Amino acid sequence: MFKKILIANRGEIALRIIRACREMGIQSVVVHSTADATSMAVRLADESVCIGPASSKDSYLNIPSILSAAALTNADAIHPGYGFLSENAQFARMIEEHGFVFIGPKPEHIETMGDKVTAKQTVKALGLPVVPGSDGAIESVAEGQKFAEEVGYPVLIKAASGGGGKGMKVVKKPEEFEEAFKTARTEAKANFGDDTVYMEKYLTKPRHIEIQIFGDEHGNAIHLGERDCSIQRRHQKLVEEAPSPALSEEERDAIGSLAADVIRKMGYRGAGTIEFLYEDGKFYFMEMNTRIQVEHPVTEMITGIDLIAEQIRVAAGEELSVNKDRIRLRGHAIEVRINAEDPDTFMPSPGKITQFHSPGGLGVRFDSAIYGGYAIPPYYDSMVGKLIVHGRNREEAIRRLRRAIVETVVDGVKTTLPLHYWISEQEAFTSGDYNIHWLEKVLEEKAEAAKAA
Ligand code: MV4
Repeated sequence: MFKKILIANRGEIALRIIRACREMGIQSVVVHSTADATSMAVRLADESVCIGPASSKDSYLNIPSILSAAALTNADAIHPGYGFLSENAQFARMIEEHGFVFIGPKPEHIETMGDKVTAKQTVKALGLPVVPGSDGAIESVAEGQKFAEEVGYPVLIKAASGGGGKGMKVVKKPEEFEEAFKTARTEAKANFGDDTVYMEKYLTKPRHIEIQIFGDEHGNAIHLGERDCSIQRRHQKLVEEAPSPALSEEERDAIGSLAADVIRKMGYRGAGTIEFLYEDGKFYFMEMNTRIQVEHPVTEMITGIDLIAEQIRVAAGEELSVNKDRIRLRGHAIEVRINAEDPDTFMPSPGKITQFHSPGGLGVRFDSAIYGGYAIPPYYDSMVGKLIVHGRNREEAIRRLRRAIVETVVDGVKTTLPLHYWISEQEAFTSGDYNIHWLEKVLEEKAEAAKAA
């Protein structure tokens, strides 16, 4: 087992990894930018190394600095967290080349899943259901128009190197196609340096349901149930829950086992998430994320499994500490992401936190790195914490969510807490009958009503 792990990340996920290391008796080193010198991660890690100035490209994305910090502190392994370099195959390769262990999947799997065309071709060949699509890149307007006529409008043009909502164009009717196709390629080239695009039938009212999977080097491959992440705004997840209110036990077992089989056949190592669109009782593969995700705590709350500890064990060559016959999904968990933003306009609200009180009590977890007097730096994303609640059922979890939101104190900056309380009272949420478009639609209506008032 590793003696020392370097954490190439910041904020709440850095603290989360420090927590797992401490419980496993592993020393932790955290790298930080000059702007994060006063962070709680720096305070709570066993060691810290300043790797550069505030801007991410000179610090948290600076591979030579991170590798030098690992060498200087004699770390055995590097955990990338999420975001930053967590899905950078070159980073994973360079870590291994420099004699450290990358706590994550094999570089070739990161690469395969990073290209949305090869990702889809790979999982389709291994048996996952996919959206009816072009089975590869579309090279010309004529080829695209032919595909669209075959599957019927609306269709979606997607950038192969895109993902997370970037580089997508919906085409509702034939006369719009040529311009949309040309724009999609131009934007893909500009944003990702790669103008490869592919096409899919556009699903108009899907949910976003993702399956947590885990593989180790001993042929074990399991799934840990699903997370429903449909409550999003501009491709930013705001609320995640497990299990999904839309799935039956049978559907969960079927899609979960299928996902586990696919990663077993791939020889996939580590944590991963397979994202599906779910519409009219059918699943369609969307993307595969080869990292631990922000929303991993909801899965931890219903399984009781420490996913970061499992990542570390698997990277050290050990077997998964859970076997698939003993996984029990218990109760219901909901996570809300708390951003330092105006809850109505979503404008960032950096600044100093003048008073902070963390919620607590039975079934309440608050994953955050803020503290009273902490100045939220303006250089990174605005998430200041995740409030996660667990109940024996969804109704109890929702009651607990509202109670925990009310007792959370973050003075000095605006946060999205009031928005989350409002969401928790909406009939579409309490009934579980929402899809990926619900939040944006209802926020538009709310803004219209406010303007009219
Ligand atoms: C889709 C889709 C509808 N039909 N693909 C958005 C980002 C990336 N995960 C893929 N996305 C979508 N792909 C087909 N064929 C709708 C979306 C989508 C979406 C998906 C999940 C969660 C939120 C979303 C918001 C807008 C669009």
